[in-house]
Amino acid sequence: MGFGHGHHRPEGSGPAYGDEARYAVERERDLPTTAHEREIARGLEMGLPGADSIVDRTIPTFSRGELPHFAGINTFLKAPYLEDVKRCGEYDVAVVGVPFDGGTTYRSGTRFGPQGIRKISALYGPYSFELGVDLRESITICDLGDIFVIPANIEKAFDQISKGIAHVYESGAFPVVLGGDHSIGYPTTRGVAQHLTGNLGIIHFDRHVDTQETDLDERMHTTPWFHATDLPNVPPKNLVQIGIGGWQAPRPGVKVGRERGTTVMTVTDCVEMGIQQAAERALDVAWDGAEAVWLSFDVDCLDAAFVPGTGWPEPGGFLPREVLKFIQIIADAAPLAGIEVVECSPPYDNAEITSLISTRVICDTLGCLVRSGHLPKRS
Ligand SMILES: [Mn+2]
Repeated sequence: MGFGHGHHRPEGSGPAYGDEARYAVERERDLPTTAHEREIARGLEMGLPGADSIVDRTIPTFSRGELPHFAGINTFLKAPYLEDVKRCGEYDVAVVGVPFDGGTTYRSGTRFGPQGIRKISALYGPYSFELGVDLRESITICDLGDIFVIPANIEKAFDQISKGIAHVYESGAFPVVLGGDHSIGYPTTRGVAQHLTGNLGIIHFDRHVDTQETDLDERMHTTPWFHATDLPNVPPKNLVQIGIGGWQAPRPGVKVGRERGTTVMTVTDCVEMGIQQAAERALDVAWDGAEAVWLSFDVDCLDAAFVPGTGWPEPGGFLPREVLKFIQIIADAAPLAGIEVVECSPPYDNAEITSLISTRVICDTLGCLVRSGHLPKRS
């Protein structure tokens, strides 16, 4: 487990750190630099040593690797682009974009979500101070690019998505899915569930229940969990829906959730019981008898102030620090089957803040999976 569970670390005679700061500062010393050194050597080899006037001889002529953050080709976290998807099992984590917004019922634009998330992810290095993790030193990540979705045909797009995610999951790489609107939650979980003998639980962050059967006469982004929980091994008793509330939860979906027995947790419920207890309850529900658990994160679970770039913004949602703490506890607790971040719509975004929180949720999930020993899987 990570920090924050009542462990008392020995007090030094140094600065008056709080527990978290002490952990972070001390932990960094133990992180290796091996993969970083390899990356630098590779950069010099492939990008030519820097010009004679460059004093820092780790700098190549052509930007290769992490630096500068504003340079380079925009894969997620500058992970290598893997053109041959048959090789994704050689990596611990495989990032895949699902640029589909044919399921949106108000604002569209999430087809540009993968681009937006990749673009701002260039801002991030592989190291998290509080988590005490350096992803570059611990895991390998590839970016598979995007699923070929069919914009005018939801069902064909779903089939493409299920086939793609099933391929990634079966390869052994941890799937990181960049949405896309939330309709993709059905085909992504369908792709994972077909490779399980037991049940798949779902931890679902959202302001909206997304459990009605159809919307506008089709399977839209308001419907993924009706259809997912129709799958034989994705029971509604393992679906926990966190952050639901406001004036946008359609009554037909609420009725379905009540009848099927999904677990709804409102923002107020979570905040009043405390994020730690709320996360423990969510874990209990999702993992109850399940073989694997999928994390489906709709950015609109955050207050509308923090996610202007989304399809159905709703005030009264989580604060970023609340939702990040929630995610960290979930990812520390047990291995996940994969994560999707959906409903990030860059055309409506301001200053890339919605893309940034999308990136942060993914990075914190990976960081906690690493620090708690859930990634890499093959170690
Ligand atoms: Mn939503």
